[in-house]
Amino acid sequence: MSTHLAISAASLAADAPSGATAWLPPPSSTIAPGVDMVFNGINAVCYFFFALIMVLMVYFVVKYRVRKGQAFRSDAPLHHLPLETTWAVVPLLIVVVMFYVGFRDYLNMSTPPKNAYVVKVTAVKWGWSFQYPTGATSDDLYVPAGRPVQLTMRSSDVLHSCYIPDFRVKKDLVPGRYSHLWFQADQPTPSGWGHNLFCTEYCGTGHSNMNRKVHVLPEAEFDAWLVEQGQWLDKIPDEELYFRAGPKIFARCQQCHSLDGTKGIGPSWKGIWARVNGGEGSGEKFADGTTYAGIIGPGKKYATPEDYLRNSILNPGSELVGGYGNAMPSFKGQLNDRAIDAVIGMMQHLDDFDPKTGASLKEAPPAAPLSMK
Ligand code: HEC
Ligand SMILES: [Cu+2]
Repeated sequence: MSTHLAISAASLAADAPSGATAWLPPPSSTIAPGVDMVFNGINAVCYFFFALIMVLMVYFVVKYRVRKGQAFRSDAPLHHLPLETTWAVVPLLIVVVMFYVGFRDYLNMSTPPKNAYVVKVTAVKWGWSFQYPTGATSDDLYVPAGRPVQLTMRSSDVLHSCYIPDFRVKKDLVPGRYSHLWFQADQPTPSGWGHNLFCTEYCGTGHSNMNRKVHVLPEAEFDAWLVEQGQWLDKIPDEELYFRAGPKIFARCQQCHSLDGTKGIGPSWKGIWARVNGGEGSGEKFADGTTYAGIIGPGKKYATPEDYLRNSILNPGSELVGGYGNAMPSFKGQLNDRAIDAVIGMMQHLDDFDPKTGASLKEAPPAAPLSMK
C-alpha cells in the first residue's frame, strides 16, 4: 500500500493533458500530432474547395442565367484543354500529397518498434483483460511513460475493437487471430484520471461495459506498480481477505452479477450461499432440471458448496443456472485459489458489503488498482 501512496503523491504533479479541440480530444501519443495534421489538412482542403465551388457556382448561375427572349447559345465551347488539364492535375497532386502523408503515418502506426513493451490484451463479452510480462493482470491498462508499448490482442469470442481516442489508435480484435497496436505516451496521467479506452465494435448486450482507462505512469512508478500487482493478494492477512480483496475482484463480475437481487446477464449473488449450502433456494433448478441440493453435498457431484462455486468460476458452462445463458467467461488462469477464496468469502458475508456498489462496509475501499493475480 505504501508504494501506492507514493505513486499517488508523485502523479498529482502531472496535469490532465490539454490541447483538445472541438474536433479532437487532446493528442496524447507520439503519433497523435501526425494523425491530427493529416485530418486537419484534409479538412482544410475540403473547406477551401467547398467554398470555391459554391461561390463560383452561385456566381455563374446568376451571371449566365437565361434572360427573357434570349435563345440558347449554339456555339458554346466543348473543350478547353488548358482548363481541363489544370482541374485534373491540381487535384491529382493534392490527393498524391494526402496519400503520401497518410500512408507514411499509417505505416508508422502499423509497425511496432522492436524495443516496445508488450502487453497482452484479451477481449471477451464484455470486458478487457491486460496481461503484463510479469504475469500480473489488470482491468485498466497501465503503461510506462516515454516508452513504446505494443498491445498484442486477441478475442476469446466475437469481434471487438480497441480504441484509445486520445492516442489516435484503433484496431480490431478478431477471433482466432492476433492483432497488434502500438503507441508511445510521453506524458504521465494524473492519479485518478485516465485516457478512455473502449470497444468500438458492437459486440452484444454488454458492449457499453467495455469502457476502461489507460494510466500512464513514469517508468519507475510503473515498475513499482507491477511489483505490487504481483503481490497484493498475498500481502492481505487471511482473516481480512474476503472484505479487502473481494470488492476488487467483484469489480470484474459486477457487469453481470448484482448483490442486491437485481437480475443481470447472470444471477444475483443475493442469497447465493444459502442456495448452494442446503438453505433457501437449494431446490431451484438448473437448465438441465437438476437442483442445487441434488448435486451439492457429500457423495454428490460437488462434495462441498465451495467446490460448486469454484467450478462455476473456472468452468462456467458445466451447470447453467435456470433462465440464464452460457454467457460467463471462464476465469481459469485469471483468478488463483486465493482470489477464489476471497470471492467465496464475500458470498458468505454479503451483509458486509454495500448491496449497490459492492464496496466493503468493514473498511474504506483500498485505493490499489484491480489485479487478478
Ligand atoms: C459476462 C457476464 C458474466 C461475468 C463477467 C461473470 N459472470 Fe458469473 N455468471 C454469468 C451467467 C450468465 C451465469 C449463469 C449461467 C451459468 O451458470 O454459467 C453466471 C453464474 C455464476 C455463478 C453460479 C451462480 C449460481 O447462482 O449458481 C457463479 C458462482 C459466478 N457466476 C461467479 C462469477 C464470478 C466470481 C465472476 C467474476 C470474477 C463472474 N461470475 C463474472 C455471467 C457472468
Ligand atoms: Cu466488444
